[in-house]
Amino acid sequence: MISRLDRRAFLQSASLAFIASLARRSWADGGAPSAAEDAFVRFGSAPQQLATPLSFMERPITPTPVFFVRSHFGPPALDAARKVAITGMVKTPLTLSVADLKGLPEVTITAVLQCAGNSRSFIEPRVPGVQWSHGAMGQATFTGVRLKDLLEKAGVDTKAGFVRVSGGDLAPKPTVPAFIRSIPLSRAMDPTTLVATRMNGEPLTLAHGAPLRLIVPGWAGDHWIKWLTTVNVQKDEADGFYMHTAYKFPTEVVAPGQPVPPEKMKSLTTFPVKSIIGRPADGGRAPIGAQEVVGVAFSGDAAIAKVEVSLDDGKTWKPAALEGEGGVGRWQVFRYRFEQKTAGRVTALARATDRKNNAQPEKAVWNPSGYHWNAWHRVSWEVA
Ligand SMILES: Nc1nc2c(c(=O)[nH]1)N[C@H]1C(S)=C(S)[C@@H](COP(=O)(O)O)O[C@H]1N2
Ligand SMILES: [Mo]
Repeated sequence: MISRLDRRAFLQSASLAFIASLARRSWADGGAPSAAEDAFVRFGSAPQQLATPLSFMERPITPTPVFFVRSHFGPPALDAARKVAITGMVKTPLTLSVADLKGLPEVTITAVLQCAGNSRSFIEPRVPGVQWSHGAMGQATFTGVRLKDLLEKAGVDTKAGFVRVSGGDLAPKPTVPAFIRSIPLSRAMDPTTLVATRMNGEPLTLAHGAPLRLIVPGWAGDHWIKWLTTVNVQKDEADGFYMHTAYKFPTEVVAPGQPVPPEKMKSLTTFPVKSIIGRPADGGRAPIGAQEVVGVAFSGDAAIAKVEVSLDDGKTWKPAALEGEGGVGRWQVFRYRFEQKTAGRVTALARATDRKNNAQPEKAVWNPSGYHWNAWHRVSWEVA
């Protein structure tokens, strides 16, 4: 069940008390939000699943108060002094708080954070999991230190191959598996992999992982560990439900609805090329005359090369203008303007292509968990 939550409903909800402090804060890009904007889409009764409204998918930066939230078990108590341990196959294990990171080079990266299950509700046939529309993504600036600098300080064993990362949130009962992910050492040492302390220029909020979280630009959100407590350097990939069973994608195309044997599944890494139209809203209205199709486009594999828009159901495509700086795992706003001289229904499609020539497909690849949906986004509105 999906319900829209207005600010009042938010503030009345005790379990969302942490959001209250956010709502009182000024908006990252200035100006008070309208009533319609100041709403999350909430899934069922779980406050840990909050979606960013589609209308924000036309901005370079997603304001923190509407940045989607996805937490398997909910946040642990806020503890500004929580430390991260760099342990396992290292010469000198380290235990570091935010204050202990001060001496290291500070890095700020603008990156898309997208849940692997974003847009899952559009997979046909449908699959279980949080039935996200397109709101399980956002772009923010993240500030922190390179994980590489911490690993080098600790001195990584030459036989190490992975880091097992986990946070301070606990499964609700002992029989529920802990949320643990493994990341190849090569990706952990990538200069864009950060231990972040700030988001959009402010200290991380509890919902987004305060005081420390991992940033893995280009990779699906499940690697971006919140409330980070442990970076355990290991020889092999970690085991457990969240590596073994969850976040896997078939190694070859499978027939929709077909079960896939475990040996034909591999762990997710980067998210594929995608564009989403933020405006006009599907089902909306606009006066005859100038029309504007605006959205965001990104790829976990390369910077965006182009975004095209079609007004004839994919028969012909026109290039949209790209705004802002491009990069791997970073979104750019695209804009396409045209004149609509007659009344009637208009349908726009958008498709992005990245610099490795990966093109957004007409239909997404079906997979058992509905990850990485990235089909052409289609929006219709009434011109009158
Ligand atoms: N410790 C911890 N980190 C976590 C999670 C979690 O449940 N626990 N959820 C992950 C998933 S699946 C996603 S998509 C992102 C969501 O980040 P956000 O809530 O800041 O948007 O956090 C990731 N990091
Ligand atoms: Mo996720």
